[in-house]
Amino acid sequence: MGDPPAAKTFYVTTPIYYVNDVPHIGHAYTTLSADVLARYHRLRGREVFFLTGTDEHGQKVQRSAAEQGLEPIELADRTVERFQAIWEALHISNDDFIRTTEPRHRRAVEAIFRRIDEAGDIYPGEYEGLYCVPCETFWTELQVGEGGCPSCGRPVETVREKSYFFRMSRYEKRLLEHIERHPEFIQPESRRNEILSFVRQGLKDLSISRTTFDWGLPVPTDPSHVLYVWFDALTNYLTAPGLGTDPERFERIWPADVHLIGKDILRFHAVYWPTFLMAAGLPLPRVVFGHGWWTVEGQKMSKSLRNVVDPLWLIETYGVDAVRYFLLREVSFGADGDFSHRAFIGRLNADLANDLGNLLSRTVGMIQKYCDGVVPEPSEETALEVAFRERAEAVMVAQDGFMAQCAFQKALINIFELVAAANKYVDETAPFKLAKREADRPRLRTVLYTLAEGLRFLRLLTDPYMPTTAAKIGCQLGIPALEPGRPFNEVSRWGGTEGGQTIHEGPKLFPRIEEDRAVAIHEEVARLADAEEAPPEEDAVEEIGIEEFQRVSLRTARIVAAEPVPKSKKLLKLTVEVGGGEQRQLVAGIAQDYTPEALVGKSVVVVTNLKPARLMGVESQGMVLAGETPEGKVVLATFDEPLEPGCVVK
Ligand code: ME8
Repeated sequence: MGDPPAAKTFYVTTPIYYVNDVPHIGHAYTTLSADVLARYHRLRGREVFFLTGTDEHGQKVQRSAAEQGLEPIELADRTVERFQAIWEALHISNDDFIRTTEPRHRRAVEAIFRRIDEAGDIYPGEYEGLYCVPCETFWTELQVGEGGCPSCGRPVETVREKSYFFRMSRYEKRLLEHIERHPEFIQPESRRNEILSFVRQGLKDLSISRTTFDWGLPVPTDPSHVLYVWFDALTNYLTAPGLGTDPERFERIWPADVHLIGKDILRFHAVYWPTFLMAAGLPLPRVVFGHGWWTVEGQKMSKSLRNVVDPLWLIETYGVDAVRYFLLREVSFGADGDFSHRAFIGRLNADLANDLGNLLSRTVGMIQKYCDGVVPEPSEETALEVAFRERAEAVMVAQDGFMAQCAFQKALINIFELVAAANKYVDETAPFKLAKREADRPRLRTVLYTLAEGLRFLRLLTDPYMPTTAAKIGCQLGIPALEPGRPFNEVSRWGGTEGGQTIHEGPKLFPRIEEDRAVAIHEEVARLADAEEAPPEEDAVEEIGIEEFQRVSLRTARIVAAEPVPKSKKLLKLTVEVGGGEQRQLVAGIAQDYTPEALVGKSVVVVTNLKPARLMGVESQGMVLAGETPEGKVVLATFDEPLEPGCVVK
């Protein structure tokens, strides 16, 4: 992003979210990334202003409220509470929360409108065009073609009405020049190129008022019009710093250092917004970063699928810092990503529980055991310590560069390479062996000091991403949070603590998610995903033809052996005979309702053409059919009369 002037407040924003939708991980993702930047700069002693909020005007919100029998403001009030509850649970450290229905916002909108009007860039005219209400976007006929709204595919409406226009065409050249001269203005680069080619096709004037509905701010010079919702919404970035209310503060905060947004709203931020600002004679934001799009379990986030990625549910299930870590670690910030619970659990177990969690618990455990719980002072360094220290210092230095590019994933990979290096250092120095010989005591002290200092670095490094975890690391190591007034470059210097502090052994940072619990989570996810789509009546179940049913190969089978799957409470490994002397190995989730002994000899029904799957490392070559009572007890399907293995079931 280039270097901003040091004294200026670091100003970071998220989009203001529409209040007709409920918050989901897409919103959480943008807000979380802004939170990381805000915490990062605060930690380094910079003044920070971090803004998020809600977009409450416009036809979409008005319609949605009407459908629910509510006034728009009632809908907004309800949704705002939900957003705020999620931000609190996610430990979002925003300094302000802007609502476009607040009086201060109206003043800012009036201020920018008048500036643009005075520049001669607003004129009355007649608008005729195609409008997509869900996207609050005008389109040309060429863009719409046969397929409806180019963005969401839904039908567009023809709108013809009197309208005020913004003379956007006048700023085409200046905008192009600005984008060309400031490669950091639109990021990542692929998005910058998209916008460049869009602007090169020519900018038309923009209709910025409407008369067909009234849920919006009035045009200051003509109250019979309401302002186009995007004109209203974008101005929020000026309202909160104080445009129209507090000029001094505004001067200190504006321009924004970075507007973080999803790629869906790039054009509004990288074309409309800078031209509004140019016309108003205000400086442009330094960076607009359009991040990628999340899907869920490989699918577009539909209403029902959103349940399984409800941020509150995720936080409850995995813990807040695991959610924060996963979202920023899983994909590169500019790229699209897929949210999968399997990947989540894998990462949580590998990176957080194993690598980071174990590093802390073994370090603290050894300091407790070998040094009576006091971090020792080091003596001479060997090449191993020098290499580790240099690595830690390099990771600390590298962070600025990553943050300047919003490269959160790269930053986390880099930080966790230090975790891996620390674990390797334990293996190489083998402190448990050093502890056995009195003569190795000084060396042992150096090793444990080095680990404690490495973890102190990790405490600083992880703080923006996982503030609670960082605090726990600090607490277990007996190091205070940042001492007020002590500059970061001092705190972040190797040797910043001399040793001598008492540690406090604590609970594990991240409990592992065991396979059983993972299975339970997957089942819960499947249940939630189905919940909204599940037909309310039985006769509404999707019909299939007999041919489709016949594709499933069902056979009778006899259980010849059964045993528990190690470390699993739910699973049993079964050996079944499926006819013709063939035996199959199956894994079935019936351990809570059947003992292995009770199963041997039973006739059951098995799906024999199911793709093999591995459950807790054991291959399952089919599936046993069973029913479930409302209380969740599993009952195997058997027969009225004994049947030999291998009979067709139909
Ligand atoms: O567009 N993946 O509000 P909005 C990643 N009010 N990010 C996602 C996402 C997904 N699947 N879904 C949503 C608006 N987002 C306007 C903004 S700003 C002046 C006005 C995030 O509620 C992403 O940041 O539709 C996206 O840009 C934003 O939510 C859209 O939120």
